[in-house]
Amino acid sequence: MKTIETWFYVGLLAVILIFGVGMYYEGAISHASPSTSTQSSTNEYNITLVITNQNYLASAGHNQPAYYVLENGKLMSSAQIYLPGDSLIRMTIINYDTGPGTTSSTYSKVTGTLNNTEYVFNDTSVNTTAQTGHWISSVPFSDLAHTFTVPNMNLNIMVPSESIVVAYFHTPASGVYNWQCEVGCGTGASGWGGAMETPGWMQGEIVLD
Ligand SMILES: [Cu+2]
Repeated sequence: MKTIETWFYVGLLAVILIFGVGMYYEGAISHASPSTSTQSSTNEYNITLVITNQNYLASAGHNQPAYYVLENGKLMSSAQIYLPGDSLIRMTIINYDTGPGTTSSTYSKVTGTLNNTEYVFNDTSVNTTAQTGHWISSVPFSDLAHTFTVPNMNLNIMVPSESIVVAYFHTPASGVYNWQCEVGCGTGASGWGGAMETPGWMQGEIVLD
């Protein structure tokens, strides 16, 4: 009886050890998967922007698209976007709006980001004949909805229709920088009215601190 009991506990211990170590390895392996390049690391600052359309802009008398900052689960104004200076930023843009849209040749490529590329989640809206893989360096106008552009940081993130993109960039030490969407998505013949000229909609400031 004593022997059986002893072997029972030895067996139980063995099971705990094997499962414990197994789970540890599984965890280690999943952290080393190829998608780590878009996963958070400790020394980067994460910010998520959300673009919705059909927001009523009273001054324009029209429904307009707008950028929001997602902060602790709340949608906040994008008129002032606060970021740490001299830091690696991982910016996610969730876009519910559609294109197509055009921009000038100056902003027709992704710039100022890691390798001048951005990552498209699940290849949402990517024209797979023009782009291969998940990291892209430009978006064809047929798929383009907006940009998130900070000219004085040489930053140009292109936002395809109904997509989620992630871009990494490094901020300057300090200062206030204007951001602007460079796709004429507002009101008027040029599309540069309404949201395009209203802080917190398709333009605003990046405040580094
Ligand atoms: Cu726009």
